[in-house]
Amino acid sequence: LASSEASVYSFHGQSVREERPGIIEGQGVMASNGSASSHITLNNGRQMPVVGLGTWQAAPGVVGAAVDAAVRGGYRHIDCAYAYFNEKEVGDALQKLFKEGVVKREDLWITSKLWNDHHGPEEPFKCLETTLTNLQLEYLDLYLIHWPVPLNKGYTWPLQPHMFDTTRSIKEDTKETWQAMEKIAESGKARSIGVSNFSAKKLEDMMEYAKVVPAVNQAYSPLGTWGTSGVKINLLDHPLLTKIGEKYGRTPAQVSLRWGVQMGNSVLPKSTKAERVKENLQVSDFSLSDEDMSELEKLEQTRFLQGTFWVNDSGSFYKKAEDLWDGEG
Ligand code: NDP
Ligand code: 1BO
Repeated sequence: LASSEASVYSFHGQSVREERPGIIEGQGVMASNGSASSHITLNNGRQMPVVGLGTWQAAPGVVGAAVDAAVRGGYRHIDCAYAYFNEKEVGDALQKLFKEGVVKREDLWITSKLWNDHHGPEEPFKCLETTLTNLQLEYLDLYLIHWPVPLNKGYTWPLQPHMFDTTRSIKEDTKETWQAMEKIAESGKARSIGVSNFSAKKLEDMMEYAKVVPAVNQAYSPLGTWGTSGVKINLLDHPLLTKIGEKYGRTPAQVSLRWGVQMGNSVLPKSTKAERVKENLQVSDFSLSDEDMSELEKLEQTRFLQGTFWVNDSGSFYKKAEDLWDGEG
C-alpha cells in the first residue's frame, strides 16, 4: 500500500495525498526531490498552494482581518470548515479583496469541510450550499469529509452519547457520504474532493466503491496547535527548533513549517496575528540541511489532536482513540 516513508498512497493507479504521522503535520504530499515548491499537484492534476492559512479557532471578529492580512501578504490558500462557524466572516473578507482587485477568485485555493452531522446521501449538498453561501463563492477548490464520525443533525460538541448517529456502520456511512461527494465533484461545486482524519484502513475500504480517489487526506496543526484544549506540549518551545532556528536566523515556527514543506507536505498554519501570519509564509526562501532534517526526524512522533472527543463508551462507534485511527497511531 505505502512505504513508511512516503506520503502518497497509490490506489487504482492514482495517488492519495496522505499525512505522514509526525510531530508536525501538514496536508501531506510527497515531493519528488525533497525540495519545496510553491504548489502541490493533486491526483487530478490540480495545483494546490503549499502554505495555507488555517482558520480553526480563529474567532469571529478577528478571522476576517487574518484572511485579509494573509491574502494581501501573499497567501493564496485558505483552509475553512462549516464547523469552524466563521465562514461568513471569511467570505466577507474575500469579497472585499475581490472588489478591491487585490486578488481574483481563480487565483485562490479555498478548502472547506463537510461536517459530521451532514453525512449520508443527501445532506452533504446542504452543508456545501451553506458553506458556499457563507463564503460567498460559486465553488470550492477542495471539499473534504471532516471526520469519519457520523453525528445526528445539529450537533457539534461537547459530545454526549445521544449525539452519535449509529443507524449504520462507519463503512456504510462513509460509502453513502463519499458517493454524495462524488456527485458534488461532478457538479463542479467542488473541483477536488477528499477526506480528513482517515486511517489508511478506511481509505482502503473506500476503494471498494470509490469512482473518484480522494485527492487529499488532510493532516494539520503544523505548529502543534498550541492552546487547544488537551494539548499539553508546546512544540514551538522545543529547544531543537530554537537551536536550528538560531542557525538560520528563523523562528521555531518557521523551522517547523519548513520541515513540513521540505518533507513534501502542504502546511496550514493558523494565526490571527498579522505579524505571525506574515512570518508563517516565509518558509520558501531557506532550506534546512540534511543533517538538520535528520535531527528533526529523531523527535518523538505524535498526533497532537487525537480526536478523543469522538471516543465515547456508550454512544460512539469508537470506544477508544485507537479505534478511530484503526490502530495506526
Ligand atoms: P497550528 O498548529 O496552526 O497552531 C496554531 C497556534 O499557534 C495558535 O495558538 C496560534 O496563535 C499559534 N501561532 C501561529 N503562528 C505562530 C507563530 N509564528 N509563532 C508562535 N505561535 C504561533 O494549529 P491548528 O490546530 O489551528 O492547525 C492549523 C489548521 O489546520 C487549522 O486552523 C485548520 O484550518 C486545520 N485543522 C484541520 C483539522 C481537521 O480535522 N481537518 C484539525 C485541526 C486543524 P495565534 O493565532 O494567537 O497567533
Ligand atoms: C474537531 C474539529 C477539528 C478542527 O478541524
